[in-house]
Amino acid sequence: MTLRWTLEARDGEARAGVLRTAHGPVETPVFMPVGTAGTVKAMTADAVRSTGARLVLGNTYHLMLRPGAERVEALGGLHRMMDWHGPILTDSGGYQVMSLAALRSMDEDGVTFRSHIDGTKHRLTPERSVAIQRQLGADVTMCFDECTPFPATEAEAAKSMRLSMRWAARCREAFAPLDGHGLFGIVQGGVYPALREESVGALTGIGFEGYAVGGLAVGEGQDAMFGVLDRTVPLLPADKPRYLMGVGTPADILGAVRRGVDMFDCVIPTRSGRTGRAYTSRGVLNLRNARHADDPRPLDPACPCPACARHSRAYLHHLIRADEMLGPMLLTWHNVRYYQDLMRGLRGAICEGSFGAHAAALEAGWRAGDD
Ligand code: PRF
Ligand code: ZN
Repeated sequence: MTLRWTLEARDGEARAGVLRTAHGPVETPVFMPVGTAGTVKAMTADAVRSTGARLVLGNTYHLMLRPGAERVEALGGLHRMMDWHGPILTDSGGYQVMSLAALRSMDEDGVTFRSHIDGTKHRLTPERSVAIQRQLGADVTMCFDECTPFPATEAEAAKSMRLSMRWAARCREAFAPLDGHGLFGIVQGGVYPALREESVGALTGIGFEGYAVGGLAVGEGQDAMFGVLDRTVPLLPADKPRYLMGVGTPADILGAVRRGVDMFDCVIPTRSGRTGRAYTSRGVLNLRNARHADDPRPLDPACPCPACARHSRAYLHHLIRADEMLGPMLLTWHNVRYYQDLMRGLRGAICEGSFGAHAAALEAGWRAGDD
């Protein structure tokens, strides 16, 4: 049996469901911590699991360059290498090639590029991306696509989207069915509703185990992003999971869940943890700020993570200011935990039919701020 998603409850457009993978079930809506290079930066796999996370993201682009897909496969796959025994979704490399690689050249067949690490030359095609994701051991494989830059004219967005749709058909052909594993298509089309509609039509014509919305959170702003979701998500098959790639802040995620999105990934909780920022029920705190230097209170008294349960804001401030490794470790742990608790709360509210009230309470807390 291939990868299956089942709907458990709906509240408006918001959905609660379960994704059943070869490495266990995942309740949705779900947030995937980003484990780009075979690690959720600054956390052990056990710590990641303890936050409630059940699905993590890995990157084809980074892992093919270092340590190399063959080496990961020889080490028993990404699950064994990372000691993460839950499900893994891998991104296809298309987006990372465009944002990180040097000297890219794209043609109908794929992309040739130079590594941002050592300048060596590499090539990715739809077939090669799917093969690498299988070598890594991905439970969820993503189609190889081009993330259309923003801004783009409608003609540019159309050309880019149609190439991604031809690549999506080749990914489907190249993907060998395997129990509990699946392939997701990626909708492109920029901010143009007619192109998004055409892209959904192309992908549903091919048929995938899930559908991602790509090409958003690239500078268009939250209003435009929500506008695209309003016009795109209702066109997607109701019985398949929907994944908004690379999103976002807690408010972005809340708005997208409200519009019927089930899956998310983003570097925000991990990256901002490393730079001293903490996401809380009272908004974002910058622990670098001098106002925390003498504050004996916990970051968030309601949070059970080690940063909150065992330490003061003053200590976290000291660790960040002193460039101690424990500072990023604790704040990453807290942020990943906050995102997991956020998703669990959203799911619970959908199941109870109280999504609207729950969302309003969350937004009021973020707005109220700290102190
Ligand atoms: N395509 C892929 N990965 C992505 C994106 C995309 O469009 C985005 C867009 N925000 C993030 N990650 N393959
Ligand atoms: Zn905490």
